[in-house]
Amino acid sequence: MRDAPVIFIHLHRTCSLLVLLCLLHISVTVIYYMIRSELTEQIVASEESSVPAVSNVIKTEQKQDTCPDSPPRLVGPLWVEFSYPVSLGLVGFENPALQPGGRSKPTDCIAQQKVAVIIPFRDCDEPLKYWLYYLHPILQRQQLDYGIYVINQDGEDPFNRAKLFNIGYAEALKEYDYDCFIFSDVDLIPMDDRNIYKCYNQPRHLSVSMDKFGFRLPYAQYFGGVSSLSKEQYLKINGFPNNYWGWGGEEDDIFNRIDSKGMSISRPDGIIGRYRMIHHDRDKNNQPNPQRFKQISHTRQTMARDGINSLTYKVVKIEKDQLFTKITVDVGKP
Ligand code: UD2
Ligand code: MN
Repeated sequence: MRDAPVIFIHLHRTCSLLVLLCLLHISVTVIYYMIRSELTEQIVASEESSVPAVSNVIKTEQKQDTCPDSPPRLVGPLWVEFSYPVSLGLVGFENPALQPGGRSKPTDCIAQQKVAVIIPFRDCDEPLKYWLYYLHPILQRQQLDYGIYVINQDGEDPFNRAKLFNIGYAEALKEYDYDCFIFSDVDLIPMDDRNIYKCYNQPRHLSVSMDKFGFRLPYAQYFGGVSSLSKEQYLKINGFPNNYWGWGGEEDDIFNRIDSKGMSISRPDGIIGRYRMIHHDRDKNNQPNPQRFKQISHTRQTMARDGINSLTYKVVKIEKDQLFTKITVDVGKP
């Protein structure tokens, strides 16, 4: 009987030891599973964080693709009218993605061309609002990497449309590596967004079918209104003439330059190339140039020394609006 408590104590110790061992085992197991689950979570988390990284890579690769020849968001024929007023505020509101200077480029692909749109300008604020209102959405749908340059002739001397185009070419290139140039009157609005504002294998005449001329080409060599030339095509003809002061003749001189260098004119068809012109009276400082017939008969002799290689002007002011860059210039006198 004396041994009973001893056995009991012994048993008790053994049980305690067992309980302790059990507890230790449980703790170790719990700790093991805790660490394991933590590790698993970390692995899952790191796998999860690697998912967006992978899709980012895919996205970046997608961004590298060049935009297609036929931009997918084009709608075709457009309703164009000038009976209600538009404001620059409205244009800004409707084109929130524009960058200062009226710049834009596609976000989902690399634009095929970098396009500078050059507009010769003086005292034409109302037509300019319509132009921006209609053209910004079109140019964005056409997936172009573009900027708008309004070249404003300072002073009251006769207007010089072609020289303003040359200045626009030179000034735009100071800002960005453009490879295509659109030369557009401020008052011409395309009626079909399939008329793409880019450059082609040959110099392009875009405004082939204007309401002003009963939606027909006035004559086969006509190159007025809206045209496009790649940098290479423009340099091949030494740019445009600088000495056509007043209305008319400069567009025929440009045609002669293109023709004399063995290039032809590319055009859209008469449906896609439809345009509306915002009605206006001729400005008092843009009277017909009386020299024009004599001048265009000598293009082939004068073009090598009169053009982008002989261009002189002074920049008076550069203004960066959200919708366009306005460059006021002193073009000199006749
Ligand atoms: C026609 C041609 C134009 C050009 C011109 C002869 C059409 C549609 N257009 O224009 O491409 O060949 O004849 O030089 O046939 N401008 C101003 N402020 C002025 C004057 C002119 O901003 O005070 C700019 C403006 O961009 C205007 C462009 O020069 O759209 C041509 O002048 P216009 O529209 O007064 O003459 P228009 O329509 O006869
Ligand atoms: Mn006009």
